[in-house]
Amino acid sequence: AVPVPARRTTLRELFDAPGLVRIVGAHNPLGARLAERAGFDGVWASGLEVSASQGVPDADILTMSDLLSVSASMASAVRIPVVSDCDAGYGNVPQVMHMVRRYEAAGISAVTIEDKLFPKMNSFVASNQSLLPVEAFCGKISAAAAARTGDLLVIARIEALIAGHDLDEALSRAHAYEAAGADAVLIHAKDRSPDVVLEFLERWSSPLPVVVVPTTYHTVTATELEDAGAKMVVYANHGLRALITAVSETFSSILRDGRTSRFEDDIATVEDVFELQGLRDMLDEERRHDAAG
Ligand code: SPV
Ligand code: MG
Repeated sequence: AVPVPARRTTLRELFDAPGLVRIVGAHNPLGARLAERAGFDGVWASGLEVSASQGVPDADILTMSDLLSVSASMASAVRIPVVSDCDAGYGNVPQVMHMVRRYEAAGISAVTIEDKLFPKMNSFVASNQSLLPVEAFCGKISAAAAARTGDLLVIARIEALIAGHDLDEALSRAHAYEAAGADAVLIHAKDRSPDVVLEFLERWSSPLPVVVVPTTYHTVTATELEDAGAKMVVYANHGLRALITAVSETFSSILRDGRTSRFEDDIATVEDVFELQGLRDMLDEERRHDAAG
């Protein structure tokens, strides 16, 4: 069965321990279980993945409640921490505080909030990447930190490089967000080269953890990021992209061949599906508790 340790590891525990924390994107409990089974430290409830899985753009089309219900279902399926991509926080201070309380109650380990205007647009789209003024975003971060009551971490995501600003602007925002109470900063970038992120890490002198998302600068290794001082790396959307390719090829092949034999040995067995949905645990519990069963 899917191994379920006695209790959830928190992202705070992983941040307090030595080493790089590696998390991977997912958009449902099955994806979260695949992340856990592969050995990732945590799962990223990706806004891009969840919105794509619902067939809508990553542009604050889904509501906070839509995304919360996906994150909550993922958290209930795994013991590794779930780090939820909470976009721009779905509004201003009151909306952020409500959001943090709801995510914390759902067992989420950390939320990231980005310093873009609401409604946000996915960072890899060229348009609609305006930033919120620093002071206004600091208010949202201090509100998020004040709203949590337990171990939930508030990660402030800096979109300055995405919006075309320079490294000085990104660093000055990072320091402001740290002062406002962020537990970590996420520096996002869309260059093909890791240089700007490596320079950010080089110039970041605070012990506050830095999170990186090497989607476009994918040649950089986890070891290089760790050596440069990153504390967490997010592989944000690779499961979704792999799924799109694999499913598309499989579907085409069925229509082309008129049967499924070509790929039967390459796809997961039905037994593996049973395993991932916890069938064995269900049957064990039934045997233990159901006198009629
Ligand atoms: C997401 O996964 O939704 C992210 C990361 O925010 S990215 O799409 O790479 O901006
Ligand atoms: Mg996102």
